[in-house]
Amino acid sequence: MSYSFNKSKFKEEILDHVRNFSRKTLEDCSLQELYQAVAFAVRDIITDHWIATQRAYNQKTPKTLYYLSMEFLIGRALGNNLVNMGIMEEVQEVLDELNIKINLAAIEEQEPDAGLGNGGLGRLAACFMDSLSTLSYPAYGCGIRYNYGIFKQKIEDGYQVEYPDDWLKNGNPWEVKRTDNAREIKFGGTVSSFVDERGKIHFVQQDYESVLAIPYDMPIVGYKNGFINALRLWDAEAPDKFILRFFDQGAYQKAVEQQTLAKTLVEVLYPNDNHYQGKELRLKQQYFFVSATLQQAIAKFKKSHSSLYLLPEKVVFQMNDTHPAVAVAELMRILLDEEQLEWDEAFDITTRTCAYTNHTIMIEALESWPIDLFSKLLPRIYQIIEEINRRFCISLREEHHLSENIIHNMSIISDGQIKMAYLAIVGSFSVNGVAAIHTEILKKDVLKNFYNVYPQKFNNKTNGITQRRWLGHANPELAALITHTIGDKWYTDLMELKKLLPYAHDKSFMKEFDDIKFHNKVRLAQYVKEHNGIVLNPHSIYDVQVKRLHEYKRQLMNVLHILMLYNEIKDNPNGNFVPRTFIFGAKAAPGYRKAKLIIKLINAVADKVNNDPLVRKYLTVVFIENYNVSNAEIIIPAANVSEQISTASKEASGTSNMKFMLNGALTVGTLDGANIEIYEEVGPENIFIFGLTCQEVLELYKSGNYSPWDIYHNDSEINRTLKSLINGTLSPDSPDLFVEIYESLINRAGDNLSDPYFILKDLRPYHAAQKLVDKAYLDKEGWIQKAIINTACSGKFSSDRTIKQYSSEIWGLESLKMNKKSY
Ligand code: 26W
Repeated sequence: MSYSFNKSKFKEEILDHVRNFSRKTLEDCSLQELYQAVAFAVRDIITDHWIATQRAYNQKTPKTLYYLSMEFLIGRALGNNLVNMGIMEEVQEVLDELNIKINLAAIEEQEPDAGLGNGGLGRLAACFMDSLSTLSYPAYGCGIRYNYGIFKQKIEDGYQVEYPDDWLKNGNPWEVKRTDNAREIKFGGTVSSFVDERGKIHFVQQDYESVLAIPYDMPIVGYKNGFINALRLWDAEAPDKFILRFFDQGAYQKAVEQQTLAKTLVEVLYPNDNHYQGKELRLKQQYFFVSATLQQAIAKFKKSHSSLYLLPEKVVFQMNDTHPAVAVAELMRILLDEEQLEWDEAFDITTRTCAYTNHTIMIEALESWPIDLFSKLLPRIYQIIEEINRRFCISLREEHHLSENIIHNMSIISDGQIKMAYLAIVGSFSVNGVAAIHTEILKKDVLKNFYNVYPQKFNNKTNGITQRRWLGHANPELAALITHTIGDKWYTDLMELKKLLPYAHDKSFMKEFDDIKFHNKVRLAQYVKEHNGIVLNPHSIYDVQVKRLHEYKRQLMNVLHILMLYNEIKDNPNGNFVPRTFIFGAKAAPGYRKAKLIIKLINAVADKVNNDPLVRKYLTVVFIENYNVSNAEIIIPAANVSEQISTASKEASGTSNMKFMLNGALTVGTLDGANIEIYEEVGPENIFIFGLTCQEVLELYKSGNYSPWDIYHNDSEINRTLKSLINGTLSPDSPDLFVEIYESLINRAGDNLSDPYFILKDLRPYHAAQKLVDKAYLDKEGWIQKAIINTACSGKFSSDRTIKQYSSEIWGLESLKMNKKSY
């Protein structure tokens, strides 16, 4: 079932909208107003299908997924919706016929990114939503409608400066407010209990503060199948806006507090990635959207089912990391306190309905809430967690005969803290990692005690990305070439790309493939010219590292390598160097000092390199500010080299690695996360692997046998490179600026190991791998072949594959076949 498109109706809608909402004609409306008009006309088509999908849900009451996530990094919707509806060209034709001399792309640019996420975890949730609709799986994405998404980054004097992301200022044409589905969420107060006439004990929360959760639904359009799921984002409102007028002093005070709570609750996305902070407001956000979602899911379930014992057959809650792990206890609360079930029944239902995905092994990312804070905010939920833990510890002792020491280590509550990962594991029937190696590390290392007790819960689901956005929309020329060559089945079956393999040696295909890469490089050069004022050489190797700035991702190693090249060129001005453009994009958490200093360092090196007449013949360094989904769609298709250089074992999966590969870039990477699976798919000739393996890293940590000091002393080039951090080469006005970075690489500071991410250890092997890149690039045909092979072998990394695996191995969902009757 594809989407019905009626050209003349579409035209009328645009004109009507411009007239009714902007009180203007086409000639004098702004680009923004035009965008709004086009978006509403598209939404109008979507709405009919949305209603039909909803009707099919109601008729068939299929098992439904609730994907609980604090983050959905959706980006822009217009272009993506047009791709999935298959009406991109038709809409451009309408614009042409209306005599609007504007490209659809320019209209698309008017849409602000829905930047409701930090990085990998949030973007994964967005790709999953696209695949769920495309595969016709009944699902809701459930999250928070933040008033401000991830901050806007500007670079001022080489430093990151954050600005608020007021993404809703022009309204959001895609959302529908669903006041009818509002829920009350309770915070604080006390819990009292009473025993009823049958001897059953009841718990009641009193003197609480409450907020109203109001859902806004955004359509997630399936690819040419007429299937629309909802992304349900919860907004907060005060429970009764008129309450202020009616109450006495005490109630007045409370009403004011509730107003404030509602205002602050959904104000802003926490901009930390992989770093837990323990802020009370964050816990409020977590409970807020989880409680709203669960209340609504249970209410919906009860409309068509009489027994809650059927819940696990009809509903599954997937927790995207531990951020929504409070769902385990909230579901227990609803089943016990509102539905009057007994503990054992409630726990059985809960542990067959909840599932948990782990996305990181970084210790500093682990969420553990102080008991004081938690029990004050969520007193009843805390009681329930205590009871879950009490029974869990008894079972470890009596059924699993574990030592008190191990039981203490596994306890959900210990040392004054509630460990959310442990709650998630105990309360779920499935625990999955996001790449094969990551899952192995969870089982054998980080969560091994839990694996020993619950081996059947653990499984792997290697991440994926949606080809509709990351090829279809981001790289339309390559998409067209591929469709022309092997047909369009790849849109819904990415393994079809294997059919490109024979074309890796077809001269005319190679030329077209290479021409397209060149156009994409020119397109990026224009973007950089506009935004940075720097002119790029599109014949140079575009070497790209775009991702959150984090020490474990080792942007610093990339920069040190650039400094090594700088020295090489200075030493040998008549040498033959392969021209390279190093491109960075990265936001640092606003409170992460070291990461921000590394951004400053990248920009200092860029200034040095780009302003040296000798060096700039060969090297250019650019830092693209405000890396986000939209500019990723311009950056990634232009890359020749994809930098995936995390310290082995630290990057759970990575997903930009997959986007680059799909677009024909070659990976320079460590054997970490999904890089390992990319390596398996393309083979050793089509990737540049270097550095320590996971096992070597884990052993080095354990043995403590690492001395960066030795490398610093024995490798004169590395020595010289590090010294340029402190001798004023990069920051003549303040030579001490980068001392902290220098020190952390070679000197132990307090409890901190020196060079904990093994940058110096891997720098030489990295440098050697980069020399192989140069060599490979000089063989122009060989390089194009490798690039084509990368694209051809990227089929495994479609999020459609990932979602099918989740569905058959965890969720037990079935595709909802829509018949004509549902319309
Ligand atoms: C509580 C603070 C906090 C915030 C975000 C802790 C942890 C996170 C995320 C789990 C970090 C994250 O985005 N992890 C990334 O998840 C991707 C999707 O699975 C993986 O591809 C990345 O390797 C992983 O770093």
